[in-house]
Amino acid sequence: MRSVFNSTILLTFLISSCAYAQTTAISMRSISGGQFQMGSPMSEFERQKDETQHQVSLSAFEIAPYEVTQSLYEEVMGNNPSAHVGKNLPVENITWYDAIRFCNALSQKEGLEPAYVIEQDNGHIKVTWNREASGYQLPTESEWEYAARAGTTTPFNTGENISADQANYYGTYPYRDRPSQTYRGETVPIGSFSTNAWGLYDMHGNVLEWCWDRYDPTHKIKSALIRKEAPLGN
Ligand SMILES: [Ca+2]
Repeated sequence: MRSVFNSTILLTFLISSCAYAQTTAISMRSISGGQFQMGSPMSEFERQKDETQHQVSLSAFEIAPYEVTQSLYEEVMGNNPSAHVGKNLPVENITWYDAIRFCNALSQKEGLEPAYVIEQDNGHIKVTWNREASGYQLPTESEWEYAARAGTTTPFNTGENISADQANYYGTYPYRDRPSQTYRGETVPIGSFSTNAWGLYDMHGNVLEWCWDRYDPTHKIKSALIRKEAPLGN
């Protein structure tokens, strides 16, 4: 799946509703479990070498439909590191550790058990995922791609290409044969474009999202998503 994004580091969270939550910050989308082909076919234009296709099976989970806003992040964390400031803009310039701490802080705010145990280990921060906890989490990379694809197998969930009218990205550097379009040079409010087939916004563009799996050779342009286990019975 192609990654289209602007130069800003932003944050997205995927959050689930929970029977034990006192309040729910975001109305979550239920994602059914299933199988999908992660990665991209050898024939895909501009694919990366690490996109080897493989079958992945996933259990049901829930995910927030929007990138996490600066309004929510500031309410929970008491600060806003974003360069492009606006309450309904996605929060940006956060590290993976910031995203982890946000998940725990939001969980505590809503009366849920934090999912991450954070410890100092010989000068390094060690994070362990307690999968039994009820709190918010980052999705795995495979969960992210499964949710972003929403059943599609094309380079984008919009099909073989994507336009600057469908996502906020470097429109002046289009994919393949699409004409050059707008490069906004800034983030846009959540919900500015159509959702994918599973009701999720900005899975292409605006900002990238942090996942639990931190594989990223550049470690430069990442954001976060948070998720939770689906209620029993899904
Ligand atoms: Ca995004």
